[in-house]
Amino acid sequence: MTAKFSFDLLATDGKARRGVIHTTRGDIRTPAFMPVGTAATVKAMMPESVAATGADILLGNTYHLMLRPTAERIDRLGGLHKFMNWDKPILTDSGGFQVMSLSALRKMTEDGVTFKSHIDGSMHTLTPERSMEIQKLLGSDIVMCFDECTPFPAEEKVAHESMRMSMRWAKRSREAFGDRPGHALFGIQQGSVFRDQRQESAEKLAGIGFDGYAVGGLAVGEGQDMMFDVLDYAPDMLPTDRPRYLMGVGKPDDIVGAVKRGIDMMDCVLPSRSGRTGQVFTRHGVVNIKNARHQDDPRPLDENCTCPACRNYSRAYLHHVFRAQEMISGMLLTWHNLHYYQELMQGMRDAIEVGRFAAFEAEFHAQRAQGDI
Ligand code: PRF
Ligand code: ZN
Repeated sequence: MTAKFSFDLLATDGKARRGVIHTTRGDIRTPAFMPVGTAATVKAMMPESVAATGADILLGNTYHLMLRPTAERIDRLGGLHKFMNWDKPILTDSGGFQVMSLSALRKMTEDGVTFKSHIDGSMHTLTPERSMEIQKLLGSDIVMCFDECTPFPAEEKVAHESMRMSMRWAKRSREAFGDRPGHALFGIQQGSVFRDQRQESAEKLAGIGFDGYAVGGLAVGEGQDMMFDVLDYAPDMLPTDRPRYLMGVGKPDDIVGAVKRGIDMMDCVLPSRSGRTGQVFTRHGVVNIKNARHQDDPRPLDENCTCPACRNYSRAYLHHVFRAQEMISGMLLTWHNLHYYQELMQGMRDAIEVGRFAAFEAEFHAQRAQGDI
């Protein structure tokens, strides 16, 4: 019998890992990139299109869905998968991070956080227990612990207090989650940029015991150099036999650097959000489709890309529909960006399998150095 949720490490190359997470809703090939479907949709994409880009799993948000349309309503309608017509795995974030970034008025105590909705001003409370309840109502396959993402920069003492509260919340999350075969609970490491605090956090989480472990509290303004400094040691502190998830990262070069340092899963709004603002990711770097230099250009965005935007449309067309604010602009550019991210992940998975990650990384950087296209 195979376990209902399990992680197989298939190959390693340096610290980079190639694996597969087995869930009741299908396998997740790692390293994995999870597109963000905040409000029960990956904006501008049909779910079947998201799957066609190569995504094995989506990320959903407790914070947005509890406010609208509410977790109870989604539960009554058969759960988030059915509601949004996505039958592969869904990971949900626990809400605290979004409260801090989106709600203007909020109050944090040991119990949890009380906040004012950014949608209608109504008051709500999130605690570890309530977050676990909401994520269960949604039917999430991978549930995240309720934590505090320590702001950056933070004094050592402040960061320590914050991390220790997140670890108490992790214990409460574990107890409230209970035993739910087929559903996984991930702990979240905090500790800001302090090595001893990252170590303490990792030990506390491993002591509680989780199905996977996230590195939280990064990509919050510290910059890539400092983030990589932390990633040089933080993932190594987590159990090797469980998936490691770096939350909210990142740009393509952040992702390559994170995988190199032993990260298995990531999520970011960048490919989908940029698709709607005209920023396009290609092997040669970022293209801004809004730029007038594209207006007479009959070439595709990327002649080697097999996405619908590149197979069927010119840069001139993509420029035109962006300028005219036509809906197809966000649709095509988001598709291309998500396709690019998934190809990047596939490229890394293939490279790790054959022990060529370093060569892959070198080529990735060399192509981008060629610059403007
Ligand atoms: N905690 C949670 N969600 C997150 C983060 C975190 O630290 C981050 C940090 N980059 C993004 N999303 N729960
Ligand atoms: Zn494309």
